[in-house]
Amino acid sequence: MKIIYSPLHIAHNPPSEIYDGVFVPYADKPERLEAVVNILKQKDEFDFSEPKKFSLSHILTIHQRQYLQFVKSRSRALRRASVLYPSYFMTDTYAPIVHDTYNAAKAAVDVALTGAQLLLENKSFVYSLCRPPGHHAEHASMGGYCYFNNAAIAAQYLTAHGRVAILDIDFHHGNGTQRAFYERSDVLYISIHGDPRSTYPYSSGFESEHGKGAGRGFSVNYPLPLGTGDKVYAHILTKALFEIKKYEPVFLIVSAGFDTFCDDPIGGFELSESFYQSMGKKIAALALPTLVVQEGGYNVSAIGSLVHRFLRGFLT
Ligand code: Q9C
Ligand code: ZN
Repeated sequence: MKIIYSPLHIAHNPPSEIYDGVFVPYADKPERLEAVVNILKQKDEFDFSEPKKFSLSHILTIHQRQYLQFVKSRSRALRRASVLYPSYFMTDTYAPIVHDTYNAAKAAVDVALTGAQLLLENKSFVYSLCRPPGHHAEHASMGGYCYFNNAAIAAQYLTAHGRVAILDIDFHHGNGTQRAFYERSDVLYISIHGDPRSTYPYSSGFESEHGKGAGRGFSVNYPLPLGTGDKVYAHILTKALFEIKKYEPVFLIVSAGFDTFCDDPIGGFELSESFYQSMGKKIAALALPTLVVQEGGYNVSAIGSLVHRFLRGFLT
């Protein structure tokens, strides 16, 4: 099984985020991804590659040019110990810029695009270990630990070759991804997430959001209450997979967050460790060329095992 990974994410390491007006330790730590890499490298079935470098034109299919330039120039201009919270291009206080933010965010896009390109070369399954994550990043804004929308950029790249379904199973609604394709029918966006009335990003992910114009019916949201466990989640996942099947996509992108785990420090669901394997298995049963893009998951001591179980579901 192909795994795409770049060590450039490690230097993107903001010391803190602002939560409820106070600085708290940053949840998207480099150790998250390193924990995943350490577990997968111990097994023979995973074949690691570094990403190829893609041109910035791919980022510009989803993001505004001034926004891209801003992330790039402001990252580089910062001294190493500095942290920037600009008063624009930022929807919340959970995605500060540090010196290496641009390099890491650009590498994460390359990780996703390299995976997408492998699908075009007839690979049936690729796991793109992206960090920083992407699904909260919008046309001209960063937020929720996200800068560039890795999954949306990869989806857009694949649309030249057929319809794409995106299944977003991060605990949080992927506002950026939904927004990017909200008025289009060539990309189906389906998300299962914590009810936005009580959960970040608060302003999107409601059941009433179906898409607009040509995109009507091509955004599907399943908000679930805090405390949702394996049984209810499995039932909703089956519904979501049925919708994907009906859509008959050529490619599937999974925005995979592991912050749905019962012991996640941020998420509010109660999924058990063993559930992740059945999740992988159910998704694999669609038998579509599939790119999995890493999003959230903040329990550093659990995430390696969660990802490994999820991938085992695809292998069996
Ligand atoms: N300190 C992703 O999972 N809320 N982003 C943080 C706790 C922001 C999550 C509050 C959550 C953003 C990709
Ligand atoms: Zn999340």
